[in-house]
Amino acid sequence: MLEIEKVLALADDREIFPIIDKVLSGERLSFEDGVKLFKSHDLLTIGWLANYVSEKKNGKYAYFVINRQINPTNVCVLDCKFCAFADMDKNSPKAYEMSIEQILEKVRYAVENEACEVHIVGGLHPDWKFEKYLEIVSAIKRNFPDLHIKAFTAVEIDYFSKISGLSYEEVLIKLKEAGLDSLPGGGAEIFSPRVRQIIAPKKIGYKKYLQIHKLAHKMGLKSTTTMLYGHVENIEDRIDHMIKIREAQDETGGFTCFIPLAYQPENNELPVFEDTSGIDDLKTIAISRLMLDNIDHIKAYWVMIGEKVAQVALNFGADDMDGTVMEEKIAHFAGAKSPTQQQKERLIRLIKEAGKIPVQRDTLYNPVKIYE
Ligand code: V47
Repeated sequence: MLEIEKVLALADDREIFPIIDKVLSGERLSFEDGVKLFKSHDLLTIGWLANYVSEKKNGKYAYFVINRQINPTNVCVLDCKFCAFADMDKNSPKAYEMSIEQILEKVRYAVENEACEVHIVGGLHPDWKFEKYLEIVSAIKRNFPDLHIKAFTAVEIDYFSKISGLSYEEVLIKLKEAGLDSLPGGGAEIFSPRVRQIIAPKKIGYKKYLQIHKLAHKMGLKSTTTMLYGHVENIEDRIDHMIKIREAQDETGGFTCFIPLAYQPENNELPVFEDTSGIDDLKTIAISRLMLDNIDHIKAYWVMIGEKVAQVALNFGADDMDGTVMEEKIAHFAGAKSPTQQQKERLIRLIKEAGKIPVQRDTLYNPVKIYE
């Protein structure tokens, strides 16, 4: 049976038939197609299509990484309404600052436990100089030269430029010299200026976010990219966000992965008190896979959607589960119900039970070990 006959036999929403045709013939989806997919209730067909695209790109492989997250401080000059992690007041009981020694201790534990990546992001501290952030990177590199340092979102790069008086390029050159290997994708939130004004009024806009990522790509640094969904945005905002990322990727090809981040509703200032539903999580992952035809990997971030939905998502367009994480703070301050870390064995089991082949990877998706 031809693929098209198979999927048409399964599909029950006639509205998306032309989109099925487009996906199977490898044609790029438009803004209108993306919106139509979000409006459709035919989740199984959308998921089938996304899995079809995913397996064309990555076969039956589903990836995970042994990594550790480190958040050196939660003191932050921004005041993002969705954020329960950061604290504006450095004297508040919740505020913390790690010393270089404390950071190195966490990295040492990670390396002893097989980690090949540290993922470092944190608040924009009002008193820390750019040199402090450089020292974090160079101290880690000096002590653990083989470890991949994925650190500092575009929002932090912009802040470093402001506090140091250096250009974005100069900031990135210095970080690279100190040992930075790639950039994480946080800070993208939702690109729509209307929504950003509500949820993150002091944060850089999408133009600077994409400018910094594209510059990093041109300087030889890969990065990931994200979308925070499930708060006050609408589906048009989500599709617009994906298309802007797709256009940037057409220019540079430097994004390794797209990560939809499900909004966690507790302990923050947004008057949105419900978390996302399983259907919305799966649909968002599947539609990301279908819209972002030029990004190789879609991550089902188990921390924010939970292990069970993340596992199912491996059949709805996702091919990556992030990793062991070891110490998660940002989502858990906001009420995430998932564990704060994962054992490698559990990730392998979740992937195998989804009918995929687990691949332990490095940050840039080179296989470390395949669990056939
Ligand atoms: O930028 C903050 C988000 C991001 C909440 O690059 C929230 O591989 C949900 O970007 N509900 C940081 N999300 C985490 C992040 C990330 C995670 C895993 C892998 C990668 C990667 C990146 O978390 C922030 C913001 O968008 N966030 N508060 C919240 N209440």
